Amino acid sequence: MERNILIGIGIVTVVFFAGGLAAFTLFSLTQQTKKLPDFGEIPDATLLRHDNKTVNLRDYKGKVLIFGFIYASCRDAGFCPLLSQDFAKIQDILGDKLGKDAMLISVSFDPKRDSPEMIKGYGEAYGADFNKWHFLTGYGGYETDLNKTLDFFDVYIIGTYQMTMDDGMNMTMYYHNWRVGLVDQNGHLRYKYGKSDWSVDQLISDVNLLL
Ligand SMILES: [Cu+2]
Repeated sequence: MERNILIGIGIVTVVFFAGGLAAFTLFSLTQQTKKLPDFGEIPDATLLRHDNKTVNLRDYKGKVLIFGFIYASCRDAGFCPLLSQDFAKIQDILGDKLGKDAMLISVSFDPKRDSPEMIKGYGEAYGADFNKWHFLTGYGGYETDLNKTLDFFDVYIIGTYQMTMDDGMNMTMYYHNWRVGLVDQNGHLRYKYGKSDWSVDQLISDVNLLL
């Protein structure tokens, strides 16, 4: 009698856990297909890096890539400065996974002003560890490949405006969209975050689907 009760409890327990596991697996699969479509392979585009070396986007294949689009002169607190602060947070959260299994890549869309020295200084200001977080620009003759990259990731400049800086100099600023792109190990773009669906937590959870 007692033995039958124990067997009964055993069966109920197994069914309970198997059901839970099946539900969890189904949930994970639907999350994966729902969240991460395939927007195709990143372009064959060569840009200049913060260390003054050229790099092709496809050279980064094999790692999960988090692309962000910025320009160093941006003073719009809700855009580039915020995105770079968020990248600094991601650098902390992902820690040693970066450099090995994943990379942060900030791409400047201001090739006239953002020289390698400029974006290097910009990276330093945000506490970038250059083994984990790279900065790329179209400066010095790489504008065609930069434009190819911006088209692929749907980065656009809507217009320009003049801003007077502290030193009295007038600077041209851009109205631009917010864009972060998540790229898998095969170099395929799997998600494009705009302003409305961006958060560091969401990005981290999506990165973990790919890692
Ligand atoms: Cu900006």
